[in-house]
Amino acid sequence: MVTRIMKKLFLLFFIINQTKSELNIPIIVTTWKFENSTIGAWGVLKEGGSSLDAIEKGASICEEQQCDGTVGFGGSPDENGETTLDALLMNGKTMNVGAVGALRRIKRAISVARHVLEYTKHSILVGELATQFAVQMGFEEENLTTKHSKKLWMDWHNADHCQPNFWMDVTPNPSYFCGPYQPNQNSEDERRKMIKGDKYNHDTIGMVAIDKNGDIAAGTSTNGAKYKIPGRVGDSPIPGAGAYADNSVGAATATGDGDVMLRFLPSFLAVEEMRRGALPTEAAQISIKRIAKYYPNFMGAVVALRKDGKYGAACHGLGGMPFPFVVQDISMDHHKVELIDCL
Ligand code: SD4
Repeated sequence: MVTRIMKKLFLLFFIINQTKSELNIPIIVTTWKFENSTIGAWGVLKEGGSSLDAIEKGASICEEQQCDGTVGFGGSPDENGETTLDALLMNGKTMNVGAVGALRRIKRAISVARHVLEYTKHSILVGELATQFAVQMGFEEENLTTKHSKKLWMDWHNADHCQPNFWMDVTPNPSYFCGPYQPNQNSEDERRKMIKGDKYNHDTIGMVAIDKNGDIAAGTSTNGAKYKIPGRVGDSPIPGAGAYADNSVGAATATGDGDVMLRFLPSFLAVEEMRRGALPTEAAQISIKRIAKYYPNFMGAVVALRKDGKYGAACHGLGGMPFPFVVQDISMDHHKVELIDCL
C-alpha cells in the first residue's frame, strides 16, 4: 500500500516537473538595456528565489548605479532641483501591491515599495509621508541631489529659463518664463491647441518575472520626468499603468511619457489582452496603439510576459530608434538584449 502511494507521488512529481521544464521559466524581462539589473535578478531566480525578490534585487541595482540617470538618486530634478522617486512592486500570486510616489530623501525606492507591500494593508504611499514611513521601517534619510543633478537644474533654470516645463495656459507664458504661475482663463478649444508632446529623456526600469514555482511579479523604479512640477507622480507606481501581474495570465510593464500613459493603464490592458488570447507581442501592441490613437506623439514602450514564459514588446515614438529590452530565461546560457522596431 505504502509503495503504491509512493509510486503515485513519484509519478505526480515527475509530471509536474516535466510540465514545468517545458515552460520557459524562470524568466526575467527588463525594459531598456539594463543588463546589470537583469543579471542580478537572474541570479536570484537561478538560485530558486522568488520573482518578487528578483525584481527588488534587479531594480535596486539600477537605483544604486543610477541607470541612465533616470533611475535612483541624482537624476531628473524637479522644478525645485529635488530628485524624487517612484517605485512599484506587484505580487501576481496574491494581487497585492506596494508602491511609493514622489518619495523624498530615500535612495532605495523599490525596497520601500516592498515594505509597503509586506508590512502594510495599503498599496501606495506618497511624498514626505512616504519618507516618514521609510524612516520608521529603518531606511536611511539622505540628500538625493548630486553635482550632476544640481548642474542640470542650474542650466535649466538659469541658462534655459525653465525650458522645457510641464505648464500650460498660465501667466507668465511658460514657453518663455519661469514661474510662479497663475492660471489663465482660456476656452476649452484654446487649451486643447496648447497640448503638445514634449520629448524628455526618461528610461524607467520595468521588470516582469516568473520564478520556478510559476509565481509572477512585476515592478518599476524611476526618478520620473525631468523638471516635473513638484508633487508630480508618474505612471510607474500606479498598478496597471507602470506594471501589473496576475499569476493566472502573466505580467506587463510600461515605460515612457508617464503622464499620458497612465491614463490608459497600458500594463493592465496588455495583461487583459493576453487573458483574452492575444500573444504577448500582440497584447503590447494593442496597449501602445490605444494610447497612440489619442496621443500620436507619445513616446513609450510596453513589455508583456505570459505565464508560460513567452514574451513580447511594442514601442512608439522613439525617434526612429528601436526599443531595447533584456531577457534571461532557463533555456539561455546568457542574457540577451532584444530590439524591437516601434509601431
Ligand atoms: C514617468 N514613465 O515618470 C516614467 C518615466 C519613464 O521611460 O518611463 N521613462 O513618466
